[in-house]
Amino acid sequence: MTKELKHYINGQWVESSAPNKLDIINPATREVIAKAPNAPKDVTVEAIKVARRTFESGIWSDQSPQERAAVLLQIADVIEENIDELRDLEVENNGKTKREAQSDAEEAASTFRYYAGLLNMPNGQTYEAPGDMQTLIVKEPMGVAGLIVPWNFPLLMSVWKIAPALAAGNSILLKPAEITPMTAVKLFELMDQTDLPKGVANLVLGSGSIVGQTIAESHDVDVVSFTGSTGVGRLIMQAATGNMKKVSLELGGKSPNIIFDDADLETAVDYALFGIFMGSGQVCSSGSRILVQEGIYDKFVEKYVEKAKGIRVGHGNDERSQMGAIVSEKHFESILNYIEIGKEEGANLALGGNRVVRDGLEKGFFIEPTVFTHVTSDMRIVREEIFGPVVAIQKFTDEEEAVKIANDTEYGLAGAVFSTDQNKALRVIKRVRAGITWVNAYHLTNIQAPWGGYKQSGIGRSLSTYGLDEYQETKQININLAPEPVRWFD
Ligand code: TAP
Repeated sequence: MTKELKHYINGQWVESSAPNKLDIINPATREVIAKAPNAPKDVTVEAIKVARRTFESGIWSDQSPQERAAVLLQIADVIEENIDELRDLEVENNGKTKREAQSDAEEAASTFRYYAGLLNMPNGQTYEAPGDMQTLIVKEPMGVAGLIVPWNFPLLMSVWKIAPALAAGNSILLKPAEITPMTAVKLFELMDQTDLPKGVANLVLGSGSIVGQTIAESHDVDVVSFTGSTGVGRLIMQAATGNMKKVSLELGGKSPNIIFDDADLETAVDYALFGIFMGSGQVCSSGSRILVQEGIYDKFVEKYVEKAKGIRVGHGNDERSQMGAIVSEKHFESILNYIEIGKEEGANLALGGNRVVRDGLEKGFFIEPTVFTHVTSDMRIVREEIFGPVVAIQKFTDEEEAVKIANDTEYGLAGAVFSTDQNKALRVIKRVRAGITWVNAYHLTNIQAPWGGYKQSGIGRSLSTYGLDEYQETKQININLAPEPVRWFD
């Protein structure tokens, strides 16, 4: 039987009164796997009120860091105990491969463990000021955190926000992407089994235009943390001005991957494939623009196309699949449309460009690994985020031109340089205006490092100690150690 999803508010699973339910689809088969409610504004407002009341009560915010850490560790434990189910739900709802979903679920548990660990670290600063004044700088929870996540990493993006927000002592309201709520619902079922007090973590399912907008506008929300497109990020910033809530935005990218003549070709080709085709290119940090120096351009393209041809596209639950489905029909059509645009703009389609219809994949949203070569900086396929398995390979002559092309974008999320000359590689990567960068690698990163972008790729950082800061206020407490009148008016 198709699962009926519910909201989770004040520790209760809440049935939707609205008759219209959204079909949740498996993008590899188009089968309906669940029905989800689309919360109206009043349900969202009620969930925000619950989070507000719970925060004010101190039931979570007043717990010691050690007590909060113990609960975060319980959440990590229940995730690990249910890792197979979380992985399989993610494959079924998002279309990604088992290997990708397994890695997401493992990282979800590690993220809770990491923030539990941070709570046991020394915190704050102290200064001794003139006149026997002692200043303490302390961190405090912000209050209610509204968390809005996209569909490309439904579990992991939720956890990247929930773990630090709870660690800091906030109460939260999570809104998953409308089309991929399955692992968020499961995560809340798991959190319900822990000692997290009721009402601290709330989940409302529904659309961005109602639930998301209500969160962004609410005067009872103190911080809104959003991951998604730059366009929606802009709307959230505008909506947040009403009560000047803090805004944390992780947005899109069109990231350059610069490959010099002296790069180890085998390594560069391998990472350049991983950089764009992992997650079927539906990854904000994807290396969607490959810049190759003229001396190896032809050789690189030949090797790259040859290897990309071998990528096995298929159902995420088939262990042999290396690249899964596109998340939805709407997004699938958008990617195919960009491929048409690339052809019309005069780019050379060196590989792919079609939907995959073989061997029982005909019902799903599958697209071939697609490679455009001989592209120029003014083309839309080079400027706009396609967010699919489509890469543009551009030629450059020297270091100066590589940096110029790399930075010729409104985005600034990620970037990489491949070269065996370490001095040159470091020189160039330091000039790339992006927040997440690599030398001779791509996509490899860790929870300890801050994640986020320059320019229109966002504001603020996720993960690491910086990620915790997003959910904390900073207070100075000045203590007079030798109290006597200040005599300002004497
Ligand atoms: P969006 O359309 O921006 O949606 C993201 C989330 O915002 C969804 O939950 C969406 O709800 C909600 N939303 C939509 N309109 C809203 C509004 N007016 N007010 C508040 N919330 C609203 O992006 P997407 O299609 O889900 O994801 C793809 C985009 O996200 C890409 O551009 C990608 O680069 C970016 N992304 C960035 C990162 C990082 S770390 N920078 C990570 C993942 C994705 P509905 O789903 O219900 O519409």
